[in-house]
Amino acid sequence: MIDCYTWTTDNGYKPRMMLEETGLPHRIVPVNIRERAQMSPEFMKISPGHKIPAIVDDDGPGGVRVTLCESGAILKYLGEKSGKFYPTNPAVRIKVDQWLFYGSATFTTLSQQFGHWTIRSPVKAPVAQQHYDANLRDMLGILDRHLAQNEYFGGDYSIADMTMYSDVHLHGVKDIGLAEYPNLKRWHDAIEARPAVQRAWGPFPS
Ligand SMILES: N[C@@H](CCC(=O)N[C@@H](CS)C(=O)NCC(=O)O)C(=O)O
Repeated sequence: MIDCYTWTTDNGYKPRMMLEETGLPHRIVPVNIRERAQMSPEFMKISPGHKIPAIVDDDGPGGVRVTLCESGAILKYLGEKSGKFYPTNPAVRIKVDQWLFYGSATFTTLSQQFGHWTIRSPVKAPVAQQHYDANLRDMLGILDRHLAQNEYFGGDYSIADMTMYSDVHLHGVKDIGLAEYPNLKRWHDAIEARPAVQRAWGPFPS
């Protein structure tokens, strides 16, 4: 059984999507970061940097319990464990890795700054706002151009798409709109329609 420590944020939905897609047995453990639950000593044993998401798998490599944080590392781990959504062909896998790292290290990180400075911050800082707005539009253009030539980010639907989806959905669709990014819209809508994605983005199971 895999315990998935998560919350209703961009990174928090990524392992939920993969767990729903693969059907791996799991439990959701909500960590309310608005109430600072991520700072508890128990949670920080699992995620030393006090960030969700994190997982605990009783049945890790060699049957040993494993704890893991960082959404990209979790998606790779679940891909290897399940044998799904993480291609084994080396030429395809390196491209999935490229977009997985772009998604988790660059796209989500900068999208979070957009979310902070343009949406949530009570202090208005026009320079930061303009910077991250331009940055997000530039990244949406990068994704759109790739998807003009490719159905998904690396071969078939994979963990690279799962890492990218959250911020396209939250900031691309809801804050900017995808009218100028038709290929990204086609990709987004295909993923949004997947039953596993709808379950992953639904309320936490009680
Ligand atoms: N690079 C990390 C980032 C995770 C992250 O930003 N988590 C945020 C929520 S989306 C968080 O837990 N923030 C609480 C904190 O930093 O204390 C990943 O991809 O998992």
